[in-house]
Amino acid sequence: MKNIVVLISGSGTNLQALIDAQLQDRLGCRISAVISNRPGVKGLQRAEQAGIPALVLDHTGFDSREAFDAALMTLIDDHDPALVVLAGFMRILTADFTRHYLGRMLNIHPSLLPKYPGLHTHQRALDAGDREHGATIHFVTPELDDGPNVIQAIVPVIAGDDAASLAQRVQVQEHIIYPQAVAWFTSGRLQMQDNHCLLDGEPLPPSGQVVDAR
Ligand code: NHR
Ligand code: GAR
Repeated sequence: MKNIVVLISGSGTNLQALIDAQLQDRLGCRISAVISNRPGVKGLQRAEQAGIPALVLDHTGFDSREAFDAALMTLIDDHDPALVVLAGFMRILTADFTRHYLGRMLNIHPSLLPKYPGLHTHQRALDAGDREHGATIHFVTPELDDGPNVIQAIVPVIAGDDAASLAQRVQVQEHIIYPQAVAWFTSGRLQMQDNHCLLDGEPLPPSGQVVDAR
């Protein structure tokens, strides 16, 4: 069974979806460690509850992004993971770090990339008057939220939505598509090649596989 390492910064509901999938034999791999850059977050409790080593590497203890990323790389590589999974991880990673894990690191981003890279995506979609929004799983490359898309889930924006209600609708889909993408990767079905995704050897469209939840 392959190992994966999950990086978090907060509540860890996506981590929980991965843990649940592992318990139901839907993940095809073993979460061998969870690492948070913030101490005391709920995601760490979720890991402990599941008997998964829960580690903290507090970024505030480092002088530079380079020094933090170097320490993080060492901690991750102790577990020799086949895949690194960013699940609500909120620190921008250096180019060196992303190159070290190129083709073996996934992120979930709460927008229909290439729309709204960066932060505050739900409010930005509302402010733009978008009628649809969603989440994207992508391979991580040095450019922020720019790697090739694996899966994209689309949800409706509903009259009266605020950022919180919209985020909640998006997260329901996040918890479905992330275990799916991880299972594809760890079973060998999904690869990144020349900045494109291949599923069963066939290129995915630029959107990635689309889950239409409108
Ligand atoms: N790093 C690289 N190089 N490439 C990506 O695609 C990355 C990445 C690091 C994180 C997740 C990401 C997202 O999905 C991610 C993708 C944090 C920020 C951010 O601005 C932006 C994007 C993402 C995560 N972080 C602030 C920083 O200065 C801190 C914000 C905070 O701590 O609340 O690092 O959106
Ligand atoms: C998720 O909605 C994820 O898409 C988003 O943060 C939330 C984390 O929730 N990620 C980002 O915004 C990355 N910048 P969780 O901790 O409950 O999984």
